[in-house]
Amino acid sequence: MTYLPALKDTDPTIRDLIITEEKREWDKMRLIPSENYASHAVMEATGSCLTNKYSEGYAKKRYYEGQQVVDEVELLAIERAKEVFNMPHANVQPYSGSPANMAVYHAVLEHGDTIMGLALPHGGHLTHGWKVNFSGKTYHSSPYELDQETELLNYDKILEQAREVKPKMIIAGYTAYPRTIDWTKFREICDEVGAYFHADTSHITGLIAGGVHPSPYPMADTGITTSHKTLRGPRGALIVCKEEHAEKIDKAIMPGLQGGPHNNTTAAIAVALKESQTPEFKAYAAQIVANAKALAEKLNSHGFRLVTGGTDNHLILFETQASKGISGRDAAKALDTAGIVTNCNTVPFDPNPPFKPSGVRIGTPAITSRGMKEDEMAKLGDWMSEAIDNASDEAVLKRIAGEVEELCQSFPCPGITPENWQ
Ligand code: DSN
Repeated sequence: MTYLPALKDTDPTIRDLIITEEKREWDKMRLIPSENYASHAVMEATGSCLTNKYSEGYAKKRYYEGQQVVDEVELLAIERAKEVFNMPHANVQPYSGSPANMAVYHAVLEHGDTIMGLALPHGGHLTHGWKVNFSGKTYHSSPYELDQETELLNYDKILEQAREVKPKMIIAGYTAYPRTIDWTKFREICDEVGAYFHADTSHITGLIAGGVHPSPYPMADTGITTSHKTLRGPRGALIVCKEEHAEKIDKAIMPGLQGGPHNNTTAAIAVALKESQTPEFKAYAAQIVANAKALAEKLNSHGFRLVTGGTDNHLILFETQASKGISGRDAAKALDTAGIVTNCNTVPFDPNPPFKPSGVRIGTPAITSRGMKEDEMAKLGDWMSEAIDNASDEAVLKRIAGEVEELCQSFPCPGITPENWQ
């Protein structure tokens, strides 16, 4: 049977591009730590007729009729989110992580209030108060940094800074931090200075749901997560919060920030939350961490300096400039040619500019979804080292890409069926 038959008739160019992307995702080792493979079930919900419906408002309080099914979908997603994250209120309508953070700030802060999030070049996120982002322009941002010696969060220093600047909110949760976050410490700091504690678990939500990283809930006042990273859902987000913030947060999303929710995404989030409570997902979460530790050890044995010396989660940040005399960008480009997809990244206190930083950021969520384990991590570490050492030797990089592609054929990608391409 023809694959994507309607697209074949209507828009064969887009169909070809989708199939080419499926092949790329199948043939490469995808190590960008914020990416994954959504399951067929998540893809089916995402591609369903729920995309056709407008539903401004919330269940039983909508502005348009015809919500008999959508209300049930949204209520189910909300119930699952509340259960998985052990919080009394959930909003599953945010279009993605940035609007989710924006809605939380809008709900609980006033313009000009002081916020403290980890500085972007230290592994924070743009929306945690970085100066070029709305969060750094609308609020008075006082970013905290990692400890220069250990490259770890220094809770004593964060407390000291909080006592000094008296933030209304402290944000914890990162995009390039390879270690366990001590949420209890953040709760204590917030209590001492009278700040709200906001958690952004986007990167590690799958690890939390799978029980291999502590949860910030129900300690945090508010929290957000994207749904497409370690959680392995569709591209989207959700907010959880204490009851006292529920009404303001719902109003901040709609009508404050967004119009109609993306009901197909809501359904797919519900599916991902259900999947996250299976024994298979718990084993998956544990294997993500085991793989990251194995890969980190291998890279270290090849002479790469690992930020913080290793990893406790899904993510590894390693240094290439001082370790190997090559920028993170050039290393990432060489790896891409070798079939290993990563992104260059600043390391804490990076002497080089963000566009040509000193490090590379990798993670194991996607390759673990394919069933790869420690043996494959050892091979991967060897290939990565060889590719970076031979970054300008196209022949070596192409040879590695061939070997990577061959290995990948034995590890199916969730959500992709190569027989379709015949
Ligand atoms: N773009 C995401 C990441 O790669 O970490 C953060 O939003």
